[in-house]
Amino acid sequence: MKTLLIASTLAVVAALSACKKEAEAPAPAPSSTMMSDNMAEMPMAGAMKHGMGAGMVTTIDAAKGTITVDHGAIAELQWPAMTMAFAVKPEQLSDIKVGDKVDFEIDWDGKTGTITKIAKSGQ
Ligand SMILES: [Cu+2]
Repeated sequence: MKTLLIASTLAVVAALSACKKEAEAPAPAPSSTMMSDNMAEMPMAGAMKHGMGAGMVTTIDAAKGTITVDHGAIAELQWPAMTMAFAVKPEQLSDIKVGDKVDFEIDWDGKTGTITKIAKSGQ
C-alpha cells in the first residue's frame, strides 16, 4: 500500500515536472517575437526597396544633390517609365553629364529614391 502511494506520488511528480517542462518549452517564443517586433521598429529599413533602371540624364542639380533621369520601367518597384529626380552624391557623378544614357540602381524608401550605383550604359 505504502509502495503504491510512493509510486503514484512519483508518477504525479513526474507528470508535474513533465507538465512544467512543456510549459517552459515555449519560453523562447516571446524572445523571437520580440526580435521581430524590433525589426518592425525599423520602418525605414523594412520599407526600403531596391530597384535597377536605365535611362537618360535630363538634369543634374549639384547644389540640391539630385539627378533627374528619364528612365524606363523599374520592375522591382513596379514603376512605369517616367522622368524623376533622385538623390545622388556629387562624387557618384564625376563621369556623368546631362544627355548621358545611364544604368543605375536606387534605394527607394517610399518617398525618395537614392542612387546607390550609376554608370554610363554599357560600361
Ligand atoms: Cu521614376
